[in-house]
Amino acid sequence: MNTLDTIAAPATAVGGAIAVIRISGPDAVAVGNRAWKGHSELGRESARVMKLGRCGGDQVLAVCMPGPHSYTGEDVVELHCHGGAVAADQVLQAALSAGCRMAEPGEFTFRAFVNGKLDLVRAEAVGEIISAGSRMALGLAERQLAGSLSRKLGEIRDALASVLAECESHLDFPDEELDWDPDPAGKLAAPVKVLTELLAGARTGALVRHGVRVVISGMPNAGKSSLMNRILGRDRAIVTAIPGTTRDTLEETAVLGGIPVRLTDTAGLHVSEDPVEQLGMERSRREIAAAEVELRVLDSTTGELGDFTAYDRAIAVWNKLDLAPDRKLPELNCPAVRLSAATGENMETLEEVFRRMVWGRGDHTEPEFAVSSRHAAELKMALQVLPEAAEHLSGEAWDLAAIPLRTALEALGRVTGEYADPDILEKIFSRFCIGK
Ligand SMILES: Nc1nc2c(ncn2[C@@H]2O[C@H](COP(=O)(O)OP(=O)(O)O)[C@@H](O)[C@H]2O)c(=O)[nH]1
Ligand SMILES: [Mg+2]
Repeated sequence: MNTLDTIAAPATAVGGAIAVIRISGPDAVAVGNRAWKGHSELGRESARVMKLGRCGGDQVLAVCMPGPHSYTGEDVVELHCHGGAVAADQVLQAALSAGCRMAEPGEFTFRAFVNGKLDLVRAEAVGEIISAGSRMALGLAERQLAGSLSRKLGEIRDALASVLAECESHLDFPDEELDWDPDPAGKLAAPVKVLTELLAGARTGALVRHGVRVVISGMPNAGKSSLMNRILGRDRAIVTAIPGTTRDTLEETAVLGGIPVRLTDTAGLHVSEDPVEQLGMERSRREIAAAEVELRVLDSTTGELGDFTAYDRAIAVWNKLDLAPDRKLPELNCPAVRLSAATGENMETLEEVFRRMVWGRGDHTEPEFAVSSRHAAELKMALQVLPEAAEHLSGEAWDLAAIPLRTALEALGRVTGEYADPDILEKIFSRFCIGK
């Protein structure tokens, strides 16, 4: 992406009460003044002050944010006009004909990155704030934008860079008695520890960002669709007393026990001659195999297990507690909950059991930060080469130690964007929406 010209795009979604057209680049102020007319011109003198004026026939508020103190780091002008596709487009067209081009998706944030306002990890967080589907994902993205992860990565980088500097001075001044570190290999212990901790958070990151895959399975009429609707808090799946109502799988995103989930309701598992039901069951089995957690719905009124055998990803949900509150049920070798999908009784127990299954044993609090799969791939590479560096440092083979240290620093640099591969940048920023 070219970063020398001036760009414009709507920053708000169609359909709101107001629309904001954002202009950024070296000519932003001139373009703004050509497209918009008020009592006085936009400029540095009136930085960050809202001024009422006109753009064509429309009343438009304008504000000028001179660089470097703007989101992109460049001169920025924002025009706030009446919402609606036509009104906003008219103002955008006025800006474009005043001498700028339409921005690509994510181009404002890309410029913020290029101008050093954000590192790549924080820029990625901007995209994640917009796409966050749960409070937990939003919290994670907000903390990442504030720099929590960048600071951790900075600690690792500083530690590795100082060891590398030590190697380089040994090579540059081999015969001099400088103030050498007695144990340079020992200095790698801290970065190894932090890298290991960050990588341990990758699973949490994936769970929070993409949601846990949860499948609801069981025999016909056990109450699978009722449970789906109860978790969603609305009537999404059709519930009837007729077995075989759900023939296809239904997928929805939801939050269970505070954890984002991708929830799938499935066709009931039983012996059937109906070819449509058979296809549905085949899908159910595929979903069960792919899920991270299976909620196996069982009917308390019959106490039957069908083909269910307990295993480590399953939670047995004995449903219809309201109809059979005192029934003795078979013992199972997996977590089990008795509840009523119809009345909602004991749903909080299911939430608790689910939370424990996802986070593992022990108290789990929301993660302070969690690396993404892109970060994890690079951090793994950095971690892998450090034992080799430590070995060469212990053997005082400074030139050989420097090679893995540089490899690790480059991997970290690709995470924060210091060593930015244009293809990777393109991929990251093109996922953003227009105007961000
Ligand atoms: N009394 C009672 N009825 C339930 C409960 N859960 C489901 N049902 C009823 O059981 C029948 C089958 O429910 P449904 O959710 O369609 O089951 P599915 O075939 O497993 O999807 C419907 O008539 C529901 O109203 C429950 O907790 N209590
Ligand atoms: Mg159903």
